[in-house]
Amino acid sequence: MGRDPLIGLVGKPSSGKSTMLNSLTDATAKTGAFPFTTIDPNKATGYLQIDCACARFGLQKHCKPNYGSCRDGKRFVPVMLLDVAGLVPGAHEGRGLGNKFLDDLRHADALIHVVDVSGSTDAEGKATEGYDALQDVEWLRGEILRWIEGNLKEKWGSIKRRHVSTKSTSVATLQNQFSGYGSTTAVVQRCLDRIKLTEPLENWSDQTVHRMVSSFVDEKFPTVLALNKIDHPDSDRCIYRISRKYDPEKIVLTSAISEVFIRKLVKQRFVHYEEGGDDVITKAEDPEDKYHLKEITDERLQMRIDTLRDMLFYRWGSTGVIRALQAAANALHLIPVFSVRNIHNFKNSDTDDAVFKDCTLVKRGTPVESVVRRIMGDIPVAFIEGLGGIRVAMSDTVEEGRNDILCFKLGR
Ligand SMILES: Nc1nc2c(ncn2[C@@H]2O[C@H](COP(=O)(O)OP(=O)(O)OP(=O)(O)O)[C@@H](O)[C@H]2O)c(=O)[nH]1
Ligand SMILES: [Mg+2]
Repeated sequence: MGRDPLIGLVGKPSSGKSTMLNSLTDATAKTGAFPFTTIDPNKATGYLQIDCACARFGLQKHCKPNYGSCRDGKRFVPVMLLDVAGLVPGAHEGRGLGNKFLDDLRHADALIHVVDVSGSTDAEGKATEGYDALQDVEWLRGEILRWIEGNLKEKWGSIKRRHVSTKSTSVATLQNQFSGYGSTTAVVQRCLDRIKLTEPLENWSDQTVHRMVSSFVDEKFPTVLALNKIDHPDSDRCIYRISRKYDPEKIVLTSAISEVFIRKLVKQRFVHYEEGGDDVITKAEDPEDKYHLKEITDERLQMRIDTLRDMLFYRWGSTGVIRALQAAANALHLIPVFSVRNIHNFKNSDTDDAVFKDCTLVKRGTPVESVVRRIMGDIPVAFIEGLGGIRVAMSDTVEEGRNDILCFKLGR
């Protein structure tokens, strides 16, 4: 990953992908209660909440990031979000809008599968009642898998011949095929290790190829489930059925539309709200006028806020959208690395008081050498200092709270 992480929003039509994008970014993507509202992908910047290094040193007041923001030690680091057209069963064969938008997903690092748990839309996104969304979780992954498998199988004969004649390793041959998905040799290696596949590639059966592609999908497109529309009165059944079957770490409950609604109320100054918070504050709850809010005189608006509390905050705790982004970052094992010019005062310049201006998200366990290349490109770096000015070896790795504040000393 040589850039900001790219998180793809996938799901059947009308599951709430574009609403989720709007809820996490400043985008105003078109949304609608009919399938295929989105055709061309929408890309926008969202912000991942992390604990900033400034809080470790009591420097919160001086923290002014180059990108994103930092509020009292809570830092908002940019990540890219991509909202694509809805997938329907058979998409890999061109059904619905077919392969075109599967192609839009190629460069995603992780996926958030937005699942409509209200039961009010069928597999094609059309209005219905009592639909069991557990099916969606299963077929959607199958579509992605068959899309990649289909692309590979089309050329499998010639891939095998070339593999044998050039005496390549399985990793090299597969990386040649998978580089179009933004894969790396490390990803391919992990994909083979995961299923302990050591058999020579030319002998792989169809079943082995299928197993390998399945492992590749898990490795290249780690996916979390955003069970969306939890504000809907009929959502409990689907939530229960999906939660029983899937890893709780990969499941987040969301109401994207509530987050969009609250953000609108915040802009209109009717409520105070902290992103990811467990309630809103209205003027009636702010007697000291700390937040300078407007009084709510419209009864209908007050009723909508009461419903929001009953159906969402008091039942589920939050709109969940920020958690969905966090879960995707966790699935990618992302951690922040702070690069500074001066390792003793964490500043980038003597004339500017700001600390920890630069922060990059990298995979936990990444060698320092890769982090240097990622941040500095071709600029030659002579050596690297960590906390206290102690030298850090290029081969050392970056972990949570270890080697995550670095200073690159230029020169050959
Ligand atoms: N109740 C409820 N409705 C929602 C929620 N999120 C989205 N919706 C509604 O679901 C419908 C579809 O939302 P979109 O965001 O357009 O869905 P999409 O997945 O982008 O749909 P396509 O672009 O057609 O694939 C709209 O009417 C939204 O208002 C939610 O959290 N709760
Ligand atoms: Mg859409």
